[in-house]
Amino acid sequence: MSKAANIRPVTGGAGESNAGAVRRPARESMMGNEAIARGAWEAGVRVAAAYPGTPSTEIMESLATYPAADVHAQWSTNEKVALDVAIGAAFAGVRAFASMKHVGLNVAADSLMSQTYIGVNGGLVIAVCDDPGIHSSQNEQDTRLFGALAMVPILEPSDAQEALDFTRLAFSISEEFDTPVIVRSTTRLSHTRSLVRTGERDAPAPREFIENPAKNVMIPGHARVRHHALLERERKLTAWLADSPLIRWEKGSAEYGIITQATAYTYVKEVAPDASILKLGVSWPLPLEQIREFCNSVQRVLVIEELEPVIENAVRTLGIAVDGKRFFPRTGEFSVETIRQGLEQAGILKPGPALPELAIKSMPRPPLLCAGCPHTTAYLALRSLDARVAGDIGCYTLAAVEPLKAIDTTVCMGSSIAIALGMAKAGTQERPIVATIGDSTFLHSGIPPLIDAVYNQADITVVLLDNRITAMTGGQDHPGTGRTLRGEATHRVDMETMIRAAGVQWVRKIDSYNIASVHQALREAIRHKGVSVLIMDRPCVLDPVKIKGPPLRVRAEACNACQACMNLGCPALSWSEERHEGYNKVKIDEAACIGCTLCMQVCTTDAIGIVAEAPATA
Ligand SMILES: Cc1ncc(C[n+]2csc(CCOP(=O)(O)OP(=O)(O)O)c2C)c(N)n1
Repeated sequence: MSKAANIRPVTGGAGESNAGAVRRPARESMMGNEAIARGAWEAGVRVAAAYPGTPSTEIMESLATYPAADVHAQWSTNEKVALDVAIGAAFAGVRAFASMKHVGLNVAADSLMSQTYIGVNGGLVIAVCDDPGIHSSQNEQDTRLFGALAMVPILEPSDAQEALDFTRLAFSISEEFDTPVIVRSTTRLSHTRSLVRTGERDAPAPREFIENPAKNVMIPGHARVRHHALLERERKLTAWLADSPLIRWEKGSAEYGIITQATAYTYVKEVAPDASILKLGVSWPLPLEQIREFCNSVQRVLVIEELEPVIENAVRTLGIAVDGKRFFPRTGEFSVETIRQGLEQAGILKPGPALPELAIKSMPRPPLLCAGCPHTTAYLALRSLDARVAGDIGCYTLAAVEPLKAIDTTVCMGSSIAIALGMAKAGTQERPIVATIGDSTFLHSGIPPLIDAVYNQADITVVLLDNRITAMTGGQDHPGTGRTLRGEATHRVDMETMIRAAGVQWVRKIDSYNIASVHQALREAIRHKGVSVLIMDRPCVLDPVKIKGPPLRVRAEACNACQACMNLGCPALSWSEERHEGYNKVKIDEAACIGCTLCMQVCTTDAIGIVAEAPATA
């Protein structure tokens, strides 16, 4: 492949000359995720699929803003399905794309680990977004480690321009080297805006389907041969990388050199502008000969990389003395300050003045369910029934902390039901065993464990928290909402029918806002021997059907400050500043209240009423 195929020079920056160009193309402000979507569109992608997950969600949302005639963009039920959809399209000869968060790649890994043996027909690119610092994930895994495991190239953009350019390039690499390619982003890049020069869309003609079972059908006899093809591919890729636009040597001081990549590169440029830098736009395979040459050109070498010492370890295997994680943390997200401190500790920068303390402190905001969140009542009831609760991942995971504090375990998406099954089979728990799971999570990976629980005759209760949306990631549609990514009406999965088809005998749907019936139904569900499923049915308060009724108000003279309503953890409730009869009383923020009436239902003194009906306080 031509070294410059499909990519603009990566040396872009404020001072870049545009001499000779007829007309400078427009620059647009884009988030990293929007730039990845743009890069896929410019590369002529025809089929794209994703399951939402922060920080990757906006990639597919953005791709869906391009014409449907250009690209079929869809939500899939989970990341493996999304990758398989993309794989199918690549088999069928068009450029295909999938996006997911880092833990999503674990779900899709089975497909990736076989597809890497098969290769591609149309280009196949996967955008994976890591979350250093764990802003909104359950772990901090480093996707770069998948590079060596799957032997797939991993491209590492540093800014939104590179996010676009590298995504475009990734399709060319995929087709040229017959491999899936990962474009890796992190929260900081995905969600930061910068100016991006956009281009025109390529329109590569669809390729013929390649009828070649020895390559396309992974059975042991074929896979053994293909494993050798992978090794050969690694060799070719490494040779191509040597002077590709993905590797950039910025000559500077001979005293020390820094090998870096991704957003860490931009911090290094700010803190140590005179350093010699080897910027790696790829983390697998690594251009070891260029790395050796770079190291030989400076007296001392540091590797500055977020999370795992992937590059540092590779440099060590070359027998080169190198520093890295001795000075830069292996956990958390880097910042300009992390880099400055590390370089100071390494004796490369002179200690500078400490950053001034900010005069304004941000208000601590503990994570809370929204005012009127329909998930609240299930956890109130579970707590009062002293259940052992296997939780799952979604907004409702917040019920693990005060004040609801009603979840005992949370592992990863779709785990709750099988974990409850395992607890039940352990035979050690006196308490009722309950799994709680959201609708999107249930469709993602909750159905096989439900079938497993019925099949293995478990005695557990499943609470399906059906708020008809994927709330945690910002309200994406799924097969239970009856709308596609592009907002078209489609078949809506009937949860109850599906659950009954799995063999569950006890299934009931109730209104999450009716506290008495939630308690009653949950007691009955637990009493049932076998698998019981209680469907909690209320839309998310952030869904368009937002306001249930008029806001509520407290009659201070009737409130005895018993705290019953406070145990809901509703952010619309707080203590009044003025005291009545020696007590601070509860007050309701009418702007935040959605009129769900939960506090009114639990109030022990009838002190809470609807504003319109509460003349005493008017
Ligand atoms: C494998 C994986 N993919 C995606 C995510 C991101 N994520 C966390 S919870 C969730 C779904 C939440 O929706 P739902 O189960 O309906 O619960 P809700 O937030 O609506 O209460 C998603 C997509 C994740 N944590 N892990």
